[in-house]
Amino acid sequence: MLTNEQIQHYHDHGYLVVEDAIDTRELTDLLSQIQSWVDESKTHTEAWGTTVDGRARFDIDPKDHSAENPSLRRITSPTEISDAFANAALQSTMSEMASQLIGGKGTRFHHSKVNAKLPNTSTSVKWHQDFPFTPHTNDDMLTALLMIGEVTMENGPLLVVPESHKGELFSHWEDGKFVGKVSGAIEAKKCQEFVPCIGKPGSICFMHSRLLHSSGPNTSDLPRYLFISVYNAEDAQPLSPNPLPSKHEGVLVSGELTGNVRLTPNTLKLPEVPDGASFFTQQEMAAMA
Ligand SMILES: O=C(O)CCC(=O)C(=O)O
Repeated sequence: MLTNEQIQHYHDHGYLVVEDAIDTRELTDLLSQIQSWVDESKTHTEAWGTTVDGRARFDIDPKDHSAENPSLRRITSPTEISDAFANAALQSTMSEMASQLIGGKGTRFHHSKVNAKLPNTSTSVKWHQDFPFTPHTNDDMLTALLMIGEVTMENGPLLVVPESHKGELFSHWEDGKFVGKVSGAIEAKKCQEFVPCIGKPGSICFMHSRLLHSSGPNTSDLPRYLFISVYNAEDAQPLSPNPLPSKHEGVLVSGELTGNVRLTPNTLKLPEVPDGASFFTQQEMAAMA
């Protein structure tokens, strides 16, 4: 469990990296499951599989992907197709720590995904906050990123702007479209002083839903695999459809159901749900526009 100092660090800076948060056996199961999906991706030339809303479960980066150099970048809702992932998200040290950081009477699971960056692939994530993708009546929400393999400076680590969770919510819209990233002006002004979240396998980075973050390409021979789960306070009710719905949406991972709705003031435009397999498509459409 987390110490008071760790909890304070999260509240002060908007993020926290915890080492050795999951045991080696669980990690090995998660890794071998991912490796089997990477092998499967070699037989596909476009996104495949289906999730509950009919969109693809497995997303590849069309710029890079081939059987020799696969670029599987996203597995949506792995909790639905793998017990190892379901346990890691719903009844684990990760869900307990997330509950401690969120505080309050109870914590719910919102959605999950694996973001993969295979060796020497260009997949990157532009600067954004998570809350504008998943607005709720209050922002006691966080994203937990479990490092299934080592995350280094070279394999495309998450980059976060400490304390940005205390600032405003920025627009993720451009020319009447939800583009899932902040503008170039905000990036230049607010995203220059960032820290990388690196760590050995089994580390978890927790970040507040308002924190500005991004990540660059993998320029190394080491794959980067993150299992990303989002949690919210039990009394935070969603204001827009879940971008990655699953049968586990809303499951209580700790505490009790109060039936309350807690509201805190925030102003934002509600997001559009992506048509493609993931938000990479939304950010790429913006880059092409
Ligand atoms: O996979 C990454 O590097 C970034 C993940 C991310 O931006 C998110 O989960 O919101």
